[in-house]
Amino acid sequence: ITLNQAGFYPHAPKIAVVTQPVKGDSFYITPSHSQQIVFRGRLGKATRSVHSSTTTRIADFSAFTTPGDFVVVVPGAGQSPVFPVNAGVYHPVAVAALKGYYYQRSNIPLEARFAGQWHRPAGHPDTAVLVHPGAASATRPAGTVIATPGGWYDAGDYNKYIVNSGITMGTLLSAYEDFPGYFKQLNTNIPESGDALPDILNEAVYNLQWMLTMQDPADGGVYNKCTNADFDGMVMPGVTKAPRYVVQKGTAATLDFAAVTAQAARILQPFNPALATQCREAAGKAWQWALQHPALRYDQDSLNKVYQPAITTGGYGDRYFADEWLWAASELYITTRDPQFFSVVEKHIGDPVSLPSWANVGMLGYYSLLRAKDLPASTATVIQQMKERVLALANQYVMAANTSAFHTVMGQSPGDFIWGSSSVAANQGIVLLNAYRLTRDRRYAYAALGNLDYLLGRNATTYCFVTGIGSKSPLHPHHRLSIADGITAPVPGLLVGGPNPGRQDKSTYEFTEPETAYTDKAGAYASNEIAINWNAPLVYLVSGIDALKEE
Ligand code: G3I
Ligand code: 9MR
Repeated sequence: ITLNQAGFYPHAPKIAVVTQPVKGDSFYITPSHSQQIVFRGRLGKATRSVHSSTTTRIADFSAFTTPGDFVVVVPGAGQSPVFPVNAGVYHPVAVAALKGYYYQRSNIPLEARFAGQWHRPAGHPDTAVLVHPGAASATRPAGTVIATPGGWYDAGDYNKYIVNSGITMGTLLSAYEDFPGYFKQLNTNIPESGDALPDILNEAVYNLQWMLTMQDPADGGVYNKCTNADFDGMVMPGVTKAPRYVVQKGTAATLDFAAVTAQAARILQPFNPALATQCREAAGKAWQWALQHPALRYDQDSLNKVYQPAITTGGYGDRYFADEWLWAASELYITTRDPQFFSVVEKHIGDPVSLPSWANVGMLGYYSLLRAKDLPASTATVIQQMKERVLALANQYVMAANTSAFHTVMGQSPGDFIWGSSSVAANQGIVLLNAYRLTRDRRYAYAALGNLDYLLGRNATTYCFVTGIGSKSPLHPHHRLSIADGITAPVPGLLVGGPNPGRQDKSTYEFTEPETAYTDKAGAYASNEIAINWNAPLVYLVSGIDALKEE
């Protein structure tokens, strides 16, 4: 019997899912420490999942609104984990998910007063990084030493990738722009806590400062990543002293950088005008570079045939740039109000738009334009089209949610179960929260909450996919820090990739069907790694839901 292990708000929908056959039709709820029955309900009809051989029965106890700690009991099938019902259940999840970024910081020591038992020395300083031969330019020949310190480690590995930082930063900055009041009070106990900036911005600025160092001041182009030639072993960061490189500049990295710095410029203006100005200028220079290189791919395999050493770390080698153009143009337009940028948005308004991922960022531009205030009337038609597209996608999600085996939007399509499928669920939640904010129609908010339920336990694996949260969460993520630190508990607040029938890591999986192809093994990087671009939509989703709970 599986459910959201973090618990439920008193006045929101509440569902548990029975994943084994039962004869009867009834279920009941008792407090965790007594046998007294406080609620009785009927199970829904048996539903065969389309993505695994699981058959489910739904126990809907939305009508139960009493605060406390409880279990759902299904005679003949046992009981659920203990879960709380109260208005504060998601606040710790929101704090943990944002705090997850602090633990990914590369170049500062993590002190015990902030990091608890996960305190550790600084990792890679990245103060002397080599320009890779494939990135050589007139002003920076191969082997030039540059400094590109700071920023978050991408994932379970110790490299720092601009493309993936792009969607991550865009999502976190958008969370702030959509829910500024919520984030003003969200304290994650990081070194900067208590200063003038909300902690979500303190955390984002830490990575932003690194991103700014990845731009070549000579031409405005942005290197794809700062990386080892090969992935480090399962050691603490900074233990190996392998050379670090910046590699070829690319259009995706440069436009993502332009989008992030443009968005950061307007957000930081009231807090730090000097940094805001630096960001605005950096965005403009990146845009100029992109105009000169409108479709330059970072093609690692091809580069490796020509340049030494070969680079075998993550590629993030996007090859379609229309969506990056749209996103960067949107952010630059909102920040500068220069119509040249809006004309690029218009040029791309006919492009297909899909759920955001590291390679697919167009919808981030939609979100920002839909939120922007005081735009001229001339933009209205284009923005109306964006609104219709977001609502159309949300409607498609909502329509099928209550017929699927787990009553979640996540998993309506087998294509949802890809590498990083947890981020699919979280990003669907963002689409739905945007639809809610545009309409105030609760069906969207409840469907978003259903995907949070999925991430926190209501899924075919019965895992809560966030480390340190709930009663059954990953203990062995593919996360070098968690593996090498000698501490039993993994670093908390990190969202693992989730079910991925591709199983590219070749580990042994106990279950292999789309929605169950997850294993809590350290070697299983295709389903059990963590990544900054997966945590960001979790931060958005759980914080957005918590911010909107009074509604
Ligand atoms: O997009 C296609 C989809 O259309 C198709 O249906 C599906 C079928 O397998 O494949 C999808 O592509 C997959 C893609 O992820 C989806 O985002 C690719 O097969 C899969 O190989 C690709 O995996 C990426 C992985 O790196 C390998 O390159 C992940 O997106 C990406 O998150 C992951 O990122 C790594 C970095 O390289 C290194 N750092 C860790 C990080 C997280 O694992
Ligand atoms: O640890 C790496 C992880 O961060 C990446 O997502 C993954 C895919 O690029 O690769 C992992 O590294 C593995 C490498 O690709 C193959 N040899 C084993 C490495 C991990 O143990």
